Amino acid sequence: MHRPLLPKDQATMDAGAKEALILDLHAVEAVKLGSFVLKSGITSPIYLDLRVLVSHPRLLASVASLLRTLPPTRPYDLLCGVPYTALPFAAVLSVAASVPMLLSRYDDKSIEGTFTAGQAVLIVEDLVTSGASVLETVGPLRGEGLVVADAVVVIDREQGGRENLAASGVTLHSLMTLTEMLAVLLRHGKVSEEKAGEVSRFLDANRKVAVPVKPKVARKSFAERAGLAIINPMGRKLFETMEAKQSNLCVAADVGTAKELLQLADKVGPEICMLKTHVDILSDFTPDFGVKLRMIAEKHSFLIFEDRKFADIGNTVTMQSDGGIFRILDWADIVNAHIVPGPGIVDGLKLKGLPKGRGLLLVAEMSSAGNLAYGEYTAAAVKIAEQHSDFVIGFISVNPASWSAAPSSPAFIHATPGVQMASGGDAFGQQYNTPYSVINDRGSDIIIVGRGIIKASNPAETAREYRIQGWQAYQCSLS
Ligand code: S5P
Repeated sequence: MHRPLLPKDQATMDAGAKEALILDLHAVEAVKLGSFVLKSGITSPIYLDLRVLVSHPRLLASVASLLRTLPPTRPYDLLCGVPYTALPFAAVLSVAASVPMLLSRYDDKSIEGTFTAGQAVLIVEDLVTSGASVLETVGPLRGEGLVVADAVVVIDREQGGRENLAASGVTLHSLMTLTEMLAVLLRHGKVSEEKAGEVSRFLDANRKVAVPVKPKVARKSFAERAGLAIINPMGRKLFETMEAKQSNLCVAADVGTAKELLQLADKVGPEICMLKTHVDILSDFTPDFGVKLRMIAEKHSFLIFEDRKFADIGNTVTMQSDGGIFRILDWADIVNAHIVPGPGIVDGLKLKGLPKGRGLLLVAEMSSAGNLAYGEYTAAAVKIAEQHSDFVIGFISVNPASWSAAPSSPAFIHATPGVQMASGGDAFGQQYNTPYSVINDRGSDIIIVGRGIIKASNPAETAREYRIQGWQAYQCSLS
């Protein structure tokens, strides 16, 4: 991990070096005055073109060494420049600081370079207006499971970029603001009072430039959707829990004993909106399991989802859900079902489940390779859900953004398994996508993470990382 080395007297050096840099930028015509349409669509009386620095190695070196003095909030492993202007800045910084770099391709957004999921990346940029270009680079990096918390930039145009980036979990560290730059140029007679006034008035009138790029999936907030889920109280409770805990993480507690499960639930409890169980894999199950788990769920305010995947006729599932050794409906807030038997399975589960205030998720898609839940099958799940919206709260889904022919109502929730920090799979056909991709590209709401958390050396800490990634991805996707 790297932290920049701060010079002894940073404040003095910064002021002097910054002033010299501003005058140098003016001398090489990186500061242009006139009328310019920016990438964000606004017309500006000033244009800063830092591309010219490639022709001035001394200046390039001083920009890089000044950027190195900006302190990010967390250590980083890698640097990544925003294409194209900042690429040489990042390269010079990488060599000077001995920090490896990544290249984010402008065209297809693929990433070049060596990295592992979970590593922290510091973004390097020339200037920020709305922050859109930085976010275009951050998205694919997060999509690969990399952590991006900070961006260093030469000039902050003070037009909303800092706030837009903060809303996406990126802290902006700038060498200078446009106002500071203007003051130096004015003091040295490089711009007239009149022009400086024009630029200031322009800045005052354009403090909040919106990010023009649209996320692939735009949606209503969980809080709004809680208000739409009026018929089924369990659906509403889940949305409210997510909003209150700022968590769209469900941990799949696939451990072999009740003892381990209860310990895990207590550890990850603060980070999750829901804990998913497979009660039939617990070798030491006793009838008091449900009471114990409910106490932990109440302590940490999460819901319990028994992933029983009922798949029989209505009469059988009534008995399976309410009776037997497990008495699932006594302790699980939510259960799920395949729709292969037809809508009768929902009636069967509803019989005992609805009076107990429980909710049902329908398995509309699956994460495993070669599964048969797609196309008309998925559309049938949506139809059955709509007919039983008093009991069905949503779906197990993998790519709800692709259900354009039969989209589900925003009152229904989507929970997606097959999530890890890096895409890939296991030996049995499980297929993994990253939290960012599941929420942003595939349009889901909840990430279900099993082995990515329970096999980690510190499940509580790892759950926290997943929660933050999942929540940031959700915030990016808000319309
Ligand atoms: O299609 C599915 C549906 C489910 S509910 N694919 C899944 O993997 N699941 C469940 O999600 C599966 O039973 C397991 O409990 C969890 C994924 O675990 P992981 O260890 O692969 O993250």
